[in-house]
Amino acid sequence: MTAIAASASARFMALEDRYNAHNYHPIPVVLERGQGVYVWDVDGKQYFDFLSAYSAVNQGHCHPRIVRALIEQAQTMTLTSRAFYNNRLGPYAEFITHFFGYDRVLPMNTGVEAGETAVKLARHWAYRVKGVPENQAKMVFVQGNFWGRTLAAISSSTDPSSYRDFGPFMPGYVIIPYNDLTALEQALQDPTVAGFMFEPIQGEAGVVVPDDHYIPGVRELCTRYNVLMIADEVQTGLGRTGRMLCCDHFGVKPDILVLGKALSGGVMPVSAVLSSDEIMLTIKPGEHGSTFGGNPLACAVATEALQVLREENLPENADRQGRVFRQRMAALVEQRPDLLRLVRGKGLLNAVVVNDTEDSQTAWNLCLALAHNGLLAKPTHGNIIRFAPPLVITDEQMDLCCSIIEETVRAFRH
Ligand code: IF1
Repeated sequence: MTAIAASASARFMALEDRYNAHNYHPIPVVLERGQGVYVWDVDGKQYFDFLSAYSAVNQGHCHPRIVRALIEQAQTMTLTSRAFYNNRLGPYAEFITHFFGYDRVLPMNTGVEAGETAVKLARHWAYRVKGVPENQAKMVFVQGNFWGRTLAAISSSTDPSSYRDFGPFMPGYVIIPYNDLTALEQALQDPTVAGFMFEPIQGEAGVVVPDDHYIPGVRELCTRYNVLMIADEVQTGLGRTGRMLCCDHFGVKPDILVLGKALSGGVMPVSAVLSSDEIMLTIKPGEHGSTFGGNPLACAVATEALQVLREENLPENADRQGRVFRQRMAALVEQRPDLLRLVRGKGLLNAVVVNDTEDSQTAWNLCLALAHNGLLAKPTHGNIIRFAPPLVITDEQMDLCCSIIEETVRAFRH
């Protein structure tokens, strides 16, 4: 690293530190360019990106087809608002509903807005279809859930760093343990329950994979008690876990599907809620919306981003590469049980648990060592490292990345 380059990254970090809100604690790397599985910092150093912008760039950084769709549409029309029709929304709505097998889509922008939309839809459905008395509807969530940063989202959080000193919170929420069908059945017996919203694999909680019978069991219980099954596939969807949707592993179709992140391939915020006529048509004109939701730019980008996932067989690749990754990491865990506890995940949504306490610096220091060796990852909950590369990663690249992790772990001293 030259002195000039070193001062360049120091300068960018100092500017963020001085003028930006302190709501993040980034790995000290300043990125300026990305292509596929690679990113480069301002010093020109190349890294493998094993975070993928929290699974927003499943298609790889700056995918040429998605960038082309973005540029072409940006030169034509970007935003009309929903006060008028535009010529991209209809074709996109037809495309995405057929793609996922739903009647209708409600387009939003960020993941949390889509989650919020799902909760609003469930409440509306509860009052207008299920017959729950006014203002009595309940939503059931699970411990360790994460669906964003708005007040509605953090009201369901069990992580104090997300909710502490942000109250008062949204009423009408019930929180039960994850991966516990007995607790779910008990909660759903309450006739005022509108919906159950959950992540098929809990991302922020540390890539927590439920038992195989959990998701089919959720489907069965929601049907039996006439409660909407709402799958937050913002992080697990769009190929990440080795199928187009994580629920596809189990042949389960949620009543409401929540998508975001990779729906745009990471080039802009695009989210969507998919559901049936019965549920979606409870919302009438003026009852919900967004200035940017369904904008022509987003529609063009999302259509291309989905086509890329399908045409490049990215779910299949995620499945194959994920098996290789977990096999190599399981062997590594056996070699260094003093440092690593276990590897878990599905497809290319994986985590390695470091054998140390949540308040230790071990996982952070291991990530710094990985960055030094050209691979970017970040700890969650102190001692869990998430490994989630873009789904375009090749056999050779995965082999090299596993070698980087293995060599870094073997050389690592506490
Ligand atoms: C942050 C983690 C990932 C999500 C699920 C909805 C949303 C998210 C399952 C909201 C967002 C993020 C947001 C980001 C960090 C992050 C994250 F570290 F918290 F756990 F992805 F793994 N549902 N996840 O995971 O989507 O509104 O952000 O578009 O810093 O908050 P959003």
